Amino acid sequence: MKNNSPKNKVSIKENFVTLVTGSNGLVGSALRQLNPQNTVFTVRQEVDLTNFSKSKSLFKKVKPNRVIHLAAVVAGIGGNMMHSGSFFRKNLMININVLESARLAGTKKLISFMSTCIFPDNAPYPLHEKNIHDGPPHPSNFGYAYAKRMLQVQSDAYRKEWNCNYIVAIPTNIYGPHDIFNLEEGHVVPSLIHKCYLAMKNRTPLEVWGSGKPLREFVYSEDIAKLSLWAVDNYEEDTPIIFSSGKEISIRDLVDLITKSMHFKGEIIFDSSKPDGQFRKPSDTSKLKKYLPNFEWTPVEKGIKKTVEWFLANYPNVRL
Ligand code: GFB
Repeated sequence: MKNNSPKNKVSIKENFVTLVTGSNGLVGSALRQLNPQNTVFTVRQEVDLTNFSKSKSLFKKVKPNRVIHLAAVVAGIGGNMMHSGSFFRKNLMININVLESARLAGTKKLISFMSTCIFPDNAPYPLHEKNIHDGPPHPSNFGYAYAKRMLQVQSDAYRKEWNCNYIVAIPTNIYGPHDIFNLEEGHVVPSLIHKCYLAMKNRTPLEVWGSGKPLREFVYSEDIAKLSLWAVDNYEEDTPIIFSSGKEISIRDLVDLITKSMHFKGEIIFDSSKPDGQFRKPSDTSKLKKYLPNFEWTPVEKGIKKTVEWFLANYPNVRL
């Protein structure tokens, strides 16, 4: 592995204060484990970032040189369909407040996160950073996607007027410990782990939404945490960068990995009355590969096993 690989670069520049927003989430929790120097972690319970004056006070107090902005209201396909309006409003407010507070506090570098679900529904494959605004998103995450797209717009506008070095990453489907294991609104990995646990406990079939045919690129939270530390030090482009291994797996194969990790031997039912969402969203990983040709992604088999182990060790004290 080359020396510039994030595997060898988990600490960030000394004498710089880094502020991480949304520290209790998937990537924030993984970042805490990496224990970067001079880093302040903030959570929703401490500071309501939808409130501009609270957000401004936080930045005034911490005076961060750099920010890893992870705070967001997120969910899987179920939550996104149910809360289109509130996800739009809250995410827009959080992002408007955080980027403006950073600017006022003189923050030199800020990385924020979108997601591959924000791409236009009819975008050409593989999904490329340049196409994010070329059409409406898939209807299943309309409000969330439009709010997240504005992160790129705000970052670009701030760069143009105030020369802010604010960059944007686009991870694919992140999973790992500390996720939200809600049965109806969670992302597919945590929801299915929890459902599988209950199916074993209650001796009932495991009900999987949709046909099992859609394909996703799952990325382990710790890998994204390492990449965010790399990017905040090294990525300077005014266009976003996709964070993905580029490896697709079907929901059916994901179910197989989860049930094997949990030793579930019961019946599995695919419920076609539930939404499949986008069929696939393969991403163009060439930009990331150009910078980090040797980045070692956690294989999905290993990541699922670690997530299941974490869930079993922490249940019922998991986020729901
Ligand atoms: O994680 P998920 O909700 O996100 O995965 P998306 C949805 C896929 O998993 C669909 C299937 O094909 C579902 O039919 N699935 C099967 C399930 N069983 C379940 C289940 O129990 N729960 C869930 N949630 N899905 C997301 C956006 O879309 O993409 C997020 O909603 C985020 O905001 C993420 O941006 C990257 O991949 O469809």
